[in-house]
Amino acid sequence: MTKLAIPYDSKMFHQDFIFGVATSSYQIEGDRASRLDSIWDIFCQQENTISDQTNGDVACDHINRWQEDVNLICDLGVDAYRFSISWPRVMQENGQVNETGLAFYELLIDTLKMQGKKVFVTLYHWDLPQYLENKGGWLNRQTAYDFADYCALIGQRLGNKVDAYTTLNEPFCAGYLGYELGIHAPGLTGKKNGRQASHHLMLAHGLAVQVLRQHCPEADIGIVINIHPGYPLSQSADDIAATQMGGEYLFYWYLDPLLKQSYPSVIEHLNASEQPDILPGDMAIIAQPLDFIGMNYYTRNVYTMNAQGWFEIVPPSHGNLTEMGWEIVPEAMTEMLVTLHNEYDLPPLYITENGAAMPDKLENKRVMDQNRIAYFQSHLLAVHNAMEQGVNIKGYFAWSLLDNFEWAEGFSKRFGLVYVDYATQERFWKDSAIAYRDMLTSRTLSTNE
Ligand code: GCO
Repeated sequence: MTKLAIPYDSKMFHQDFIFGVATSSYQIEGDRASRLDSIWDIFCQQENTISDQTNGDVACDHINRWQEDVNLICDLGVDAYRFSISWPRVMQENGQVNETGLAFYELLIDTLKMQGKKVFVTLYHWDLPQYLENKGGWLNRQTAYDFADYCALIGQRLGNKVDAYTTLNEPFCAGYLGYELGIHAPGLTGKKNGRQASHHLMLAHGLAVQVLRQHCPEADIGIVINIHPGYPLSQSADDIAATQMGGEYLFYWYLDPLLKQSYPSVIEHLNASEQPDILPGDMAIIAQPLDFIGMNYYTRNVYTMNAQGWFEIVPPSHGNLTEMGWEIVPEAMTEMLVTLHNEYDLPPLYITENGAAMPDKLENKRVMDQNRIAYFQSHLLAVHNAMEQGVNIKGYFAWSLLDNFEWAEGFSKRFGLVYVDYATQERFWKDSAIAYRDMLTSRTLSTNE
């Protein structure tokens, strides 16, 4: 049986390596009545979108329980908290700030700073205001400029109080899952839609970096990208080619514009009618210098070539899987980080998300989630191994502080360190939370020696 601990070895992580926890607005906040609708509110109302027919109207009721949640953060002993600002909570349709909404985040940030925590703010974790979707959402180029305007106002107000801003969280999910596969809000489909939405998201990122630099010159500015490293199903030339294609289409589509100022070569496999419209100068706007990139890692993808000569993801049928059906492969995390380091001129990295949904059972106020502890153990080791091979990684955020609304999976999947009883909103420390805290305590002890 796995030990109930995440061993901390001071040689593994340098002294100013940051440990944190992460959440996002729609997944935890609730209190829908106090903000405008987002595309997720409307998506959840449609049939067959969310596996348990739930929504984020209440979620973890964080807007009312934020102080209790800050206490959890403090009791865990983490250095940093990563959360997102809900655009429809802080902005009005006329382009003015919603003062009540912004006051919530100002108080949250001030409280965290008073407790000595570093604050990582995500400006877009997928909850686009519905009034913008009504005008075409991310298919409308204007949305990129609206995003920059919103970021400018937030940047002016929160300024350098925030240690690090990230513009977008996983544009892959917002663009591809939301506008191409239709399994996330707003539920649109088609390659052209997916590619166009993705391009406008990247443009929005570039424009936002420019305004944030003006208003928050001392804060670090970055973006969060996710990658599922790809492996071929067989060693056939076709499967190897499919792996390359899949990686480029799903993930490097978002990384290459940032670091190489271009889309990967898979763009040539698209018909002219499927290619995004790109205006002169867009790629230069997107490729703004970054202080860091946040990497989210959960699992790998296995690819094969289908009869149409396009890539297909082969779902894992056996092996070590999480509740999401995601294969647990920490070595793939190391390999991905080292490959990125070798192939790109990278800014420093943070692991902005890593974690696992497990079949948690609350028994006598306790959740014995050894499986999650093992996941954290092996992935922290994977991060360390990448650092040993020269990758500059400055911190690690566990996903997530709390069980929360897992998008199309509703509340059926639990990723939290802390268990949430949704009927009462009571929070319970899982064994993994205790293990994470104990690791952080032993770190403090070892640095004081
Ligand atoms: C993501 C998001 C999170 C998810 C988490 C688990 O990476 O998809 O940032 O909002 O909840 O990743 O799927």
